[in-house]
Amino acid sequence: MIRILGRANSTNVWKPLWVLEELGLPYERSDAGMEHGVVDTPEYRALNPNGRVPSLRHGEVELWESNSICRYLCLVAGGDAKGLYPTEPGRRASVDRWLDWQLSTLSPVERDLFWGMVRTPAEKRDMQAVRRAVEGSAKCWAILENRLGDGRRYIDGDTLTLADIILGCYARRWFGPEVRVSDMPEFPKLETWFARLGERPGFQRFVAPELF
Ligand SMILES: N[C@@H](CCC(=O)N[C@@H](CS)C(=O)NCC(=O)O)C(=O)O
Repeated sequence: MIRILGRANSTNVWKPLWVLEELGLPYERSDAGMEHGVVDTPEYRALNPNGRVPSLRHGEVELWESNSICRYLCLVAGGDAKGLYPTEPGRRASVDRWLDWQLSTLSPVERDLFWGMVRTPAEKRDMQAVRRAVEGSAKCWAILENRLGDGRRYIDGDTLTLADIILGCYARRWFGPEVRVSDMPEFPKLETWFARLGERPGFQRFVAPELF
């Protein structure tokens, strides 16, 4: 049995849960992180020395890093994993590139927007940091807006891939009602793509619920 450890309100936990839903693989999830604790226990640290979520256990396999877990789940599913992880090298590398971009480029500049507006009480908010995060995120979303400008339905072609799932989780934070700051630029093509993701049961079940 595939086991995911991590609280269901974590963006990085949404990713494998949504992938599992798309793949139709059976799994179990147990809470860990923030108010649930667990992540500081010696057992958890042996599994994930970072003390972060998510982690995965599957037979002998123990993993951390959400994007690596998502790739692994696709490999377990086999083939191109219902199109989520294309087998042709150029297409697979193209999908991988967006997963790396989320970690290296989008997340570092986006973090203060989510944390400032969702996880910090209004009176303690650093609005300068929030504004910087809006500007930094907007530069990233503009890259995707441009990518979708050539008429493609999904980030990497005409069907859903891991790139849409991973970036869709962050788009939920940008487009969500919880994170409204003045002067957020509009991205109409991205919004259409985001609405398309909203039709997926995995999005509705794990990503759509209110952020907290
Ligand atoms: N790059 C890691 C980041 C993991 C991470 O920072 N997870 C956050 C939740 S989104 C976390 O563990 N926060 C502390 C906690 O929940 O206790 C990944 O993608 O898995």
